[in-house]
Amino acid sequence: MILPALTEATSPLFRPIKYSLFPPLGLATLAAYLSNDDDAAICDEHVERLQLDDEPDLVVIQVYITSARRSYEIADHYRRRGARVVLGGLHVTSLPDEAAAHADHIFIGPGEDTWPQFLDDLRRGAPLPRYVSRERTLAAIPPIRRDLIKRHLYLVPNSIVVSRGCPHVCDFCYKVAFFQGGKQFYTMEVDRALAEIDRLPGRHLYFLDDHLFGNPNFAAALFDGMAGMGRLWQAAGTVKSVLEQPVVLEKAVRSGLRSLFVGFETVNSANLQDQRKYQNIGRDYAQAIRRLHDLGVMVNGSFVFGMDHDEPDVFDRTVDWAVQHGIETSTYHILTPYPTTALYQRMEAENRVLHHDWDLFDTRHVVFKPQRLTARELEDGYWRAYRDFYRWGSIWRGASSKAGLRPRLRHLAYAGGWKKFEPLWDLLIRTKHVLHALPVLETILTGFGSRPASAHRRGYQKATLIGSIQEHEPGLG
Ligand code: B12
Ligand code: SF4
Repeated sequence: MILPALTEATSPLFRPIKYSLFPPLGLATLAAYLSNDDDAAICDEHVERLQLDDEPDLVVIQVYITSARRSYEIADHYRRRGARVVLGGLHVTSLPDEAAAHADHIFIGPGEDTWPQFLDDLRRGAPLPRYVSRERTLAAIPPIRRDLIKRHLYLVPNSIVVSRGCPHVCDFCYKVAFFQGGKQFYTMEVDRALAEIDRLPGRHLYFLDDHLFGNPNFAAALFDGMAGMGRLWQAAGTVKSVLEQPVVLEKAVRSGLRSLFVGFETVNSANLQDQRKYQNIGRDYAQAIRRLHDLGVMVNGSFVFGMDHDEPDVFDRTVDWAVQHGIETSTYHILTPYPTTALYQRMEAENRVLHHDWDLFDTRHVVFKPQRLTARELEDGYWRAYRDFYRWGSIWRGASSKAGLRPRLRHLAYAGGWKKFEPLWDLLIRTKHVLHALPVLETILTGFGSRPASAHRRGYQKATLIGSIQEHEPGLG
């Protein structure tokens, strides 16, 4: 089972930490459906060299858009050697006919229904060329084969997903197309999710769900169940969930939430309407950040450049805004019309997609004709935004927006840690010692032993919350 390297991750000179963060959870999920006497191995080309001289019966490849070229190369190679090759994942779902030319069987959509069906068909000797997911449930999902994950090669071996999809419909997101033909958003049963969490060693977790807070009842029950586990965790959520679900958010913090990835996407509200990002329209972003900071949760803000209302000043405005509001880390993207998304269809209809070189659909290159910017301005502005946000001067300025020494130190250590020590990350990755940095990450997430500093002062955190944080987080307080 192979996760081929994304094109942007293959530089022989430099290994960014981003590609050694998470193990291939999708493949480990599929491996759980194999039978006990199947002999399986997972290879993640981001962190290890792929041996191409073996002779497996079945080769399973997960294809992303910027790993498509490499995936097809590997697929063709193994087919020449007589192996049966199956392809699935986001890009196969977007462009099944392209993928089918390199595979014996392809899978469209999530694999929990089609993959076990294929394994049955294969054992009966009658597998189909194409499987399309229709039945969307995580009710009977077997425990993920974490024994196949080489934990020491990742900074965050404890990644987990307890849902699939998302309840929203943003134009630029792959998800509507990926989940077409069935439910768009569904969760595990709470007890199963808690059991999966319980199986994870150590303290730190990273939920990779598109929107962990998407079903508030599920989220509340999950966080209640996690409250006594002594975990420390990170996840993604929306501005809307931060503002409209204060009780769920407090439960999340009580169970160990310390950093949240939030899709702000743009500081131009007119863009939100265009992209059907309705859940962000009219929301007070600053209040969402304050609320998270008051609860001791760091914010990773995600922003997309190049939407139709963006003009050349958008980069400086976005960075200034983020720094001024004390956002700890920012992730920037150049708007990218992924095939089959609503955005792609709109851009194609307007004749604005520049080419179909999938390698460049990595959100770092301009692959469409922007409206109020030139492609050059957009690409330069994107890189400048990263440089400006992660200058020491900006990091200091962001940190000094915090009340108290520990939150400031935490901001400095977290923001600086990701972007200012890249040669050190490179060394740790090459020497296969990256997991040794996890205790440092945990220390920073706990705020060097601090507790949510200004929550009490601002008055919307209940005394019980602080009480239970002290109870469950020995390092806090
Ligand atoms: C982890 C992750 C990464 C890792 C990927 C490596 C890894 N170790 O997995 C890293 C950090 C490298 C990464 C990078 C990027 N990512 Co990313 N990432 C994710 C994330 C958060 C989790 C993936 C995951 O583990 N999912 C859980 C497992 C269970 O699901 P799964 O992997 O999809 O597998 C299921 C199905 O796809 C299917 N399946 C998959 N393969 C196969 C094969 C077969 C044979 C079968 C039967 C089924 C099957 O079955 C599995 C079980 O249901 C997703 C969001 C998400 N929640 O999925 C975004 C996501 C995939 N990333 C996204 C983006 C935008 C990016 C970046 C472009 C960001 C950037 N600017 O750098 C880059 C480049 C990606 C690219 N070029 O396409 C987008 C997708 C973009 C797209 N192609 O449409 C997503 C969906 C986030 C989002 N909501 O926008 N990412
Ligand atoms: S909220 Fe995020 S995951 Fe959900 S549709 Fe929008 S971009 Fe996609």
